[in-house]
Amino acid sequence: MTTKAPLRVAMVGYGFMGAAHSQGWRVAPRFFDLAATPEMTVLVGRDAERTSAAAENWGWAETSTDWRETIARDDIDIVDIVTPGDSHAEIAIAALEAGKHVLCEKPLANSVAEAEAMTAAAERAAERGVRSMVGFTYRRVPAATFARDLVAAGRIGTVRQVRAQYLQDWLSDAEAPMTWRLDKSLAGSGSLGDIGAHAIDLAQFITGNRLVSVSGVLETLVSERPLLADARGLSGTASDERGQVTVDDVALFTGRFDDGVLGSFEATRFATGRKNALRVEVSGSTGAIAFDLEDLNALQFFDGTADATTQGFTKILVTEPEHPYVAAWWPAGHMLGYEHGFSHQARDFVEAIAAGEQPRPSFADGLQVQRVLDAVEQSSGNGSAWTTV
Ligand code: SOE
Repeated sequence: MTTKAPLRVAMVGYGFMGAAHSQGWRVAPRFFDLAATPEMTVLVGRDAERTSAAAENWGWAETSTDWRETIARDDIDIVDIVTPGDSHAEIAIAALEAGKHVLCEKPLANSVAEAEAMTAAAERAAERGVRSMVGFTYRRVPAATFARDLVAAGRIGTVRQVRAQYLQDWLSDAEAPMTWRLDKSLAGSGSLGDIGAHAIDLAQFITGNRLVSVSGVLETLVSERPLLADARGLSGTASDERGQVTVDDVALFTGRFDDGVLGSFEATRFATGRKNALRVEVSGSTGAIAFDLEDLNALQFFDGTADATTQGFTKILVTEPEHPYVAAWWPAGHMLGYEHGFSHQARDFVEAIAAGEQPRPSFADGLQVQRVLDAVEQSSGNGSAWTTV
């Protein structure tokens, strides 16, 4: 690692996503030759003791319990927001107005109105060279980026149909405790925004098209759960008290893209046996691609122009230096994992800041996904009527 201009990061939040982002900030400058060096300067959290323990564990230099004080500091360049969605807008807008570059976890906000205000703040800040990005990290899994490259290069011909799913099962047990992800006032929505947002972003990223109308249904399968006694990872231990689940457990919708193509979408945390299956399959006029996060080092590719006798989905191992992001890591053929996407995200954000360019996905991209989420919710409340995004 060479000495470059530092970019001093303050991260607000220290839960599961805090660990993932910390890993990204720590590792990216050690594997990628970055134009500037991110420094893990301040970790911010409401609980002083837990924040200090997390900071010590992940290597943040300082801690604070006051994000306002932290973003007012002159020695902070980047604010990374990994809190539940209800605080994204307030922190992001204040940070942008203070001239800090902002990376914000997905979904961008808990409502379209908040996402609009954040996007307006981001656009005003961009005029002063201040950058912002939303953390749809899965775009940066090499096989997902490679899928986008193949589609853009015309290797599957014209896109005709899209199938996107994000399947998890960590709520299948009806006694699994409540977490903030099951509280609408904190999370905005349930499976729809937490994981459906990833499926929407990835399908749009890979195809290069945008959803313009949707027809959907949302359902809560377990409406009451034990309250959380102690959080661990996505869940934790249950207390004796019970609380109401106020979000959807399952989101199903059909969507039409701007080029007329139809897509089917499913987001659920009740897909028994499916742990983290974010899948996007795109059928084109001369071929198809299928990505599955549970097999993230591979991409399935069907080349319909190949000889009929040898045609079939081929499993391409996306582990070669010629593939996106891979050259920076291990010798050819060696695998990457869930956490690498966060290093790629840190890398892309730092490079865009250093180059004075607008990184993607921008807050405007995040707002567009928010509008899709909102349209699905409206459609569901309106007998699944087709709803314009
Ligand atoms: C929980 O369902 C979750 O942690 C999401 O919130 C993340 O965005 C996704 O990366 C994994 O699943």
